[in-house]
Amino acid sequence: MKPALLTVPLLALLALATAEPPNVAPAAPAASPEVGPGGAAGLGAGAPNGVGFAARKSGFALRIRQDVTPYSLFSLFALPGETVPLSLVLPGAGVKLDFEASAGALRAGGPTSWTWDAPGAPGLYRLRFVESATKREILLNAFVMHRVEPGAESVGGYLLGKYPQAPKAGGAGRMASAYQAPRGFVEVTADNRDVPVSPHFTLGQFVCKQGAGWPKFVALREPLLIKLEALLEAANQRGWKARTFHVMSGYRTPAYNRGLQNVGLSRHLYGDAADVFIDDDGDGAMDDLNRDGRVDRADAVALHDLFAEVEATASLAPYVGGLGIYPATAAHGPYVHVDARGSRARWGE
Ligand SMILES: [Ca+2]
Ligand SMILES: [Ca+2]
Repeated sequence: MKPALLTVPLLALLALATAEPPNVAPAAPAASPEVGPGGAAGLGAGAPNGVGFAARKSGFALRIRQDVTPYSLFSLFALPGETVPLSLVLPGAGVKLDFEASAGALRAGGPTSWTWDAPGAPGLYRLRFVESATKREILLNAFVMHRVEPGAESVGGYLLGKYPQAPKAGGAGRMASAYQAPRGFVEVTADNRDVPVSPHFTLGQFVCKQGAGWPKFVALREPLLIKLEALLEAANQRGWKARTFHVMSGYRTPAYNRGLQNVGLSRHLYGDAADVFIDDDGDGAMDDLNRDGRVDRADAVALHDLFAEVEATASLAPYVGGLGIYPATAAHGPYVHVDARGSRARWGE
């Protein structure tokens, strides 16, 4: 039976998913290692000796609102009480999923569609979808955010500052809403900062550098995580060892961004941008990716060029965005900006 409803990007994504070895995480203990504090399993499961790289795809995929994730571990960000639509998009008919949620109401609308009514209380919840026959699963760490009203300049006592006026929307869909101030923020504490939001990234990697101590509040969007995972897999396929990207800057509050004298509409304000480099040797700076014995702009260019290649593939079509090359300065090493704004932008090339 042909999956007639699948779009080309989804088919490409299926191809990627099925090209993977079955992601049953043989080295992982049965008790879900992906959740909770100390989620180092999110970095290492499938590669227990630090050798090789496991993309950790489940063999099927879930659509969360409009975003599709094939990963066995992913996240969902919801407002209190929000009804979130979910559906099975791969591999199609004949697959039976068992499902459960730790809280809120997860209801089947049909054999391949569900809605989750998020609880009213902010916090971390879990949704689990398990393929009956194979026991392969997708676990969603579901973050119910703290809601803010339009124009709010703080959340939970944490300073945000003033969001810029959204430009007049010219188009429909994602682009039209991309510059609306976030309506919700995830509270990040010492207890949940290590919770994985995708196989190779944790919540704490994306918090703003503003202020000291906890809690902090972060805006984070699913498209960024889908994109970063795809780029990380490609980097490893290229032969660059990277268990994660070093996220030098993820979310930024408008107040913090203003301090950087940055452009008003930086994607960092909206939770779908990250400044990244590969630092698998852990010295705090970009690794020598092109193996010329130096760490400089050329390594950022190499990373950028790979990102540009990957972004051009069909499965990432919904997540095109900005790519910028930044050379080393006295304050930092070379890095690459990546975002998922929904339209192509390039700078620093
Ligand atoms: Ca390094
Ligand atoms: Ca180099």
